[in-house]
Amino acid sequence: MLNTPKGLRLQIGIFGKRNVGKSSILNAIVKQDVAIVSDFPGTTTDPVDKAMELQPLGPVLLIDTAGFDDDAAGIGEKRVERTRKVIDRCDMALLVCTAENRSQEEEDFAAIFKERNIPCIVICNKTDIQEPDQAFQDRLAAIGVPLVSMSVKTGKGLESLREKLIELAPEGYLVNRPMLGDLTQTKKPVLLITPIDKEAPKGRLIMPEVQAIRDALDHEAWCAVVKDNAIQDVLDTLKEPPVLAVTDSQVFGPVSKAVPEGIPLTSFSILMARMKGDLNACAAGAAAISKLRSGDKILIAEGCSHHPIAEDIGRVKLPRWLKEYTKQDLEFVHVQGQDFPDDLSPFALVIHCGACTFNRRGVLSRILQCERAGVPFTNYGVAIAFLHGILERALSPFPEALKAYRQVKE
Ligand SMILES: Nc1nc2c(ncn2[C@@H]2O[C@H](COP(=O)(O)OP(=O)(O)OP(=O)(O)O)[C@@H](O)[C@H]2O)c(=O)[nH]1
Ligand code: SF4
Ligand SMILES: [Mg+2]
Repeated sequence: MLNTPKGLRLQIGIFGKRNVGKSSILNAIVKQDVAIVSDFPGTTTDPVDKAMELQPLGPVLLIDTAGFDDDAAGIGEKRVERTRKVIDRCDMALLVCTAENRSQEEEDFAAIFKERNIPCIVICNKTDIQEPDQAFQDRLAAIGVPLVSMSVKTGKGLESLREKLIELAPEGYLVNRPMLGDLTQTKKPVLLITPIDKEAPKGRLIMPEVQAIRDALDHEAWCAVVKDNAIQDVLDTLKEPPVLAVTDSQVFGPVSKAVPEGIPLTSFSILMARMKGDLNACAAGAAAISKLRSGDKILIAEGCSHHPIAEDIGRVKLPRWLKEYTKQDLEFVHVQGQDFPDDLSPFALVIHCGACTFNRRGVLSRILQCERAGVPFTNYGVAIAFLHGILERALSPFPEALKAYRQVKE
């Protein structure tokens, strides 16, 4: 993901007057001291770009700017000009003010962003000192610009900011995420492994396999598609090892023995979980399975009311595997469609289906709802990989997800 070109990153500009805490907010989002912060107004003089993976959004470019009230003659004007240029290239804007240092200007800027169709979030920072007044809140609400009350000092508001970023991120950015293209290299091979057994649909490949082939080709890589019994033949034929191997989860065990450790190996369902939602959250949520105790309630949520088949995954297989793995007496609650509970506090874990009928925003908002309630979230594919002891290897191409998993597991 760090190879993602600038143009494919969501560019988020951070604007506001001097000294309101723009650089502090950048550092708080990134969780590192990348921008210099000081009491002295006018500390940031030129735009500072920081490329990062902002979970769960994906690759973003955060751009810290000089205060737009930097009116020192000559130099100041040039700084303001450079700040204005950032407005022309950003996809989203964070407009920072404080209750003490706020004027008509913020509202004028908010109106400019609105006019240009650039999603904008006003952040009232330093609310440990003073909260924004009601009239200001009402005026922003009237022009349809959301306000987040924040304090970098106390950490308040960071979660709400993340929620708003997901809510307002441009649709195309959230939806058109690569399935595996960012893990491939131009003109290099990817190995796709698909068992053609009696459960495979007649005469065709399943959708995730087709999507993977297409995405690799879109990214100028090439694929070798093989059955699980032909892996060694293909590896012997290739001049160089594949940069990535992807397998159907059902044969992950034997495949992981056939594919040498040095080749990153994952499953189609892990790739789908990453594309559709937030793999880091799902990995951490799966690790929470090992902490389940007798009497814990688990919510199994399905996105639609598909006709349950005899050995249904959500109703039969998952509960059985979970009980076998944990050896605890667990309680299961099933919901379907829009019946996702507002109050998640009774649950120790939420396991969601692949959510093929949802868009990514819909999945992310459920994940955030769980995060707010402090309830781990995972999905069928990731939970099954965990229960079958293959999750660590399947997360090997995703170091951040692996880290999130290990943090909970240990
Ligand atoms: N009390 C309080 N102080 C804060 C908060 N956020 C930032 N500060 C302080 O405000 C001062 C200015 O912070 P910066 O992040 O440098 O502000 P800036 O908007 O980037 O300033 P310029 O680069 O000068 O335009 C620093 O002393 C920060 O420590 C907050 O939430 N509460
Ligand atoms: S994965 Fe798709 S078909 Fe299956 S329950 Fe979820 S939304 Fe419905
Ligand atoms: Mg600054």
